[in-house]
Amino acid sequence: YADDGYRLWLKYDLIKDVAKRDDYVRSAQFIVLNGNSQILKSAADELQTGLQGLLGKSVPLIANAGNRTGGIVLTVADAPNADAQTLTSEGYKVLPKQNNIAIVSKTEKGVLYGVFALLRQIQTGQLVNNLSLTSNPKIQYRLLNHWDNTNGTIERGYAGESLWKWYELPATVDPRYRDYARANASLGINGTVVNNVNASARFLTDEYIQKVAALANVFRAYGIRVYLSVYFPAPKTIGGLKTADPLDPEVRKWWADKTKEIYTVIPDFGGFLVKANSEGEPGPQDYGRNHADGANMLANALAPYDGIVIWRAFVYKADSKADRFKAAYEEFTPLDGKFDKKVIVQVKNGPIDFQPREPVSPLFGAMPKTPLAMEFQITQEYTGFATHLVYEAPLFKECLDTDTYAKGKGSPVSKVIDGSLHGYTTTAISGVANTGSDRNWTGNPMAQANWYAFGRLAWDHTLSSEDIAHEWIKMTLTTEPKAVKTITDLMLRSREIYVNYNTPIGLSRPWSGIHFAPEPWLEKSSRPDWTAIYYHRADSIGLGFNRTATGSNALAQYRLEVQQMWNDPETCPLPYLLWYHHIPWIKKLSTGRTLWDELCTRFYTGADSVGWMQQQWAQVKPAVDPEIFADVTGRLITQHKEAIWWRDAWVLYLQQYSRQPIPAPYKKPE
Ligand code: GCW
Repeated sequence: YADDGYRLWLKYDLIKDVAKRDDYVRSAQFIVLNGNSQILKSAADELQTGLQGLLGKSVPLIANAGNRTGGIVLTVADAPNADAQTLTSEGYKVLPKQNNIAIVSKTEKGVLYGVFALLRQIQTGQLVNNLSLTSNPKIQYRLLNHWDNTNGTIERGYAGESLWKWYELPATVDPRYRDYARANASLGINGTVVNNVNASARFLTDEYIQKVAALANVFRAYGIRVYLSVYFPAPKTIGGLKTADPLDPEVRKWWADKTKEIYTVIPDFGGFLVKANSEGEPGPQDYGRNHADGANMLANALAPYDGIVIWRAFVYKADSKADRFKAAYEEFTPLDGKFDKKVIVQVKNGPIDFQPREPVSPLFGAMPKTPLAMEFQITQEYTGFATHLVYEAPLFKECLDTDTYAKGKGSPVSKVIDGSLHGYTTTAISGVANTGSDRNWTGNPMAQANWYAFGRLAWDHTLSSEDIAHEWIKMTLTTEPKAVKTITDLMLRSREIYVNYNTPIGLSRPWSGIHFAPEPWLEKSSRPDWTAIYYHRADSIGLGFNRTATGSNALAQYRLEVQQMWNDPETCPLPYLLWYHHIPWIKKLSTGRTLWDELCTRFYTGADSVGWMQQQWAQVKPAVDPEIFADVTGRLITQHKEAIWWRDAWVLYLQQYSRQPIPAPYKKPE
């Protein structure tokens, strides 16, 4: 039937190559399931469903292999088991054993992940009869953050309404919640924060706790725990107290009682996510306290339970003299070592706000005593909503691979957040979800790849963007080799193309209110830091934000080696140039072009490259489902139009300052 994208990468369509299929059939004649816990049952169900689809054959479940061979044996192994050695609790092995395929883990969750790994091998056409895989997640808490509201809207959501139907929960439980859980579990995602960080206190009322519990009941069978974003003054708004001061005994008691109430109905509740004293959200500073006071108070409430506090470091103030870039570092580094052991501080990848390209946040190199979680944005707030095709794995990888030099060379962000650099006991990574009620989950079918890539990297940040793209394409779109290659190329180049027509050479934030349309000319607004000129600093001399010692000196927040990489305009790599330097329009860059000519070149070639993307996509028509093909084709037409719009908006605006002609061979915008 026509593919509407609902099944994501868990399509399980019949394998057409008969020889190959027979080969799999010989290795999958039965499934041994020993035990009947919820998670093991999910694992066995998934394996049966997957094999039924892929092999066109129903595979029986049996309790014991006896002498039989040619089956799949699911095993939760206790510690002394030799096969389970080298596994951490959620890790798994898939290995040949007595002429069966054994899936071994210390936990049921690990078995579930192993099942998905085996299915992925089959879906991507790998042989399985001698398969030997060992995989441990590198990060402990792998979370989606939903910015979903009580009224069904999603902050920065571009794929319809919220998946959570609050108005019909808890009595009606949409079967889609289970498919959501399956998709996440297939990637190893083990937690989900169901509501917006701009949180409504209603989520802490009994009414909503019951609704959230109904979701938790579905997710539990897939090893996914629920978390809540909390509204810091909730003790006042719904608790009737006079204050929300985190050091006030009554306030502390209120949180302890509330936490107890939650755990009574959600025994595996994951914990709290908090946005405080940020963008108008209240917080401990309203009472003269600091972030650690607030976070530790919640940690105290969670002390009797296995839950954590995720405290966000996304803070900045409306100050035209300050540099927003520096705010999180300034507020958080003095608190290093002051947080309770249940607290993890969640830092956005860059110092500003999920821009198409940012340098890494300096906090990653500066908090050795505080576990830091990574926050990536999967939803495309600044990368073209659901219209523009931007594959985000290269963006995530660029950040994870950047060296912080926190302990000398070889201290990449990935090793900070996976705990290996500083020995953090708690490790976490979050992705702001791009899912919604659209039939295909993400609006743009190609944006499914971003959910997929986030999950795969959360499990193993050493995977390459290319390998992840291959997997996703083969599981989701086509296994035809030429088409796989064409789509991979398209995906791998897409982010750089977007940067070129949107914010090249280190420009940032040329946005209007909803963060979609170009508005580089925004020079006045209710807050100085909510204008565009605050970020790009165009004037008659040149362009870019001087963050060296002669400017805001934000560069000083990095380790010396990192500063050296960026602080000389002669050697600063072009992608970061205007992040750190105010460069004259007529200055010659390393490309041999002046700044102005280089900018024009990027804007024009960037927009033209979307034409290339369209051509590439057109070639894969025979290999891709017609419905998905048409959908993506349409979106690319819009993307091309909008890329030209971005180009012209920037070029014409900046030309007022540069007073330079648009260089040949680029014609003037009509
Ligand atoms: O990027 C900004 C968004 C806000 C968001 C905020 C944040 C949830 O524009 O919509 O609020 O970041 O991350 O807190």
